[in-house]
Amino acid sequence: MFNLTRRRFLKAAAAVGAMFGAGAAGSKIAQANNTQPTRMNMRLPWQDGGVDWKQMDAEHEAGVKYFLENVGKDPNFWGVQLPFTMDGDVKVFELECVEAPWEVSPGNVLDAMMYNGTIPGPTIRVTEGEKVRVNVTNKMNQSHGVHFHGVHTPNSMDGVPYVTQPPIQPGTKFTYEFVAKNAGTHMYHSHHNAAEQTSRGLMGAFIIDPVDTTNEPSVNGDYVMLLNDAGIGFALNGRGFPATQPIITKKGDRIRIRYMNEGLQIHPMHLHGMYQMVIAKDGARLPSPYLVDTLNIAPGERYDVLVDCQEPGVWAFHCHILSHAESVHGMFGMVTVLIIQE
Ligand SMILES: [Cu+2]
Repeated sequence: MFNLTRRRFLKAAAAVGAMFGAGAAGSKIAQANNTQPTRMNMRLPWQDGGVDWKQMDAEHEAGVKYFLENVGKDPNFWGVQLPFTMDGDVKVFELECVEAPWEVSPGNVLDAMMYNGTIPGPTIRVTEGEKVRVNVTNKMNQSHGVHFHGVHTPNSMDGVPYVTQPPIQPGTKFTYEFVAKNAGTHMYHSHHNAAEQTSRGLMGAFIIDPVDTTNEPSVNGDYVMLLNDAGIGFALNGRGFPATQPIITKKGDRIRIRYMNEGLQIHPMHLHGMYQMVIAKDGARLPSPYLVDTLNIAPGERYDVLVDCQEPGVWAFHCHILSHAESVHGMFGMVTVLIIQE
């Protein structure tokens, strides 16, 4: 499906920063998106007695056009780091939980729950051994608790209401404090009414860089890809295609992708055209990295992979449970592309 548009993709990739107007394609895809499934309620074409293939093609094309026209327009898509202040030798971070609308895909605005007004919440990134304090203010209409998933904290900082702490009730605050012990790719998310709160957006990356970087791969790009499904629908980093953004690389680049599944379902992430080398699972480096082109990521799991970008082109990159990625109305949900420029 990408052959037809390959030239256009490459042109767009080369001109990142040049702004295109969303125009008519934008409003068409907004209409199409309102009819697209966000959950498993999809009726397949043969169940509806067939489709108008020209209409189907037009809707597929409109989505791809919208994606192209918006390359570079969401500079925060691949994550922003949460700023901190220092209190002595402690890194202090502020998180605020809010309920607010979030546009998952064009025209598809949902009531979401967010840290600091974004999905995912901003990335917390520290170095192994650092002292960390996270002040959480709950401005939502339900109680909350933050679990630092994969991070080895003292038990009292584990973030499970009624097990390790009282719930953070609406209008109140709670402070988490611990030493960042185990380096790796971790997460933070709600652990109170979590099926709703986390999947509606209360989730983010928590990365601990190792002190000893001898074995850290040298890369040209380091990308967090946070997977989600139930609450806000099938989404990569809080957006569903065509509101996702591509990864843009140059031939010869090596990139690192940190997958995190904060949803309620498994998502086998498939990259066309090349292998992904799995170097870490749940933050722990693997003694023997292995190659995959499809990596199944279960809820709660994290995987770090390296991709060597050798073959120029526009490579589809999507969840391979196809009903999470494409419908009769075109691609949606867990779809993006890897662009390798000459
Ligand atoms: Cu999926």
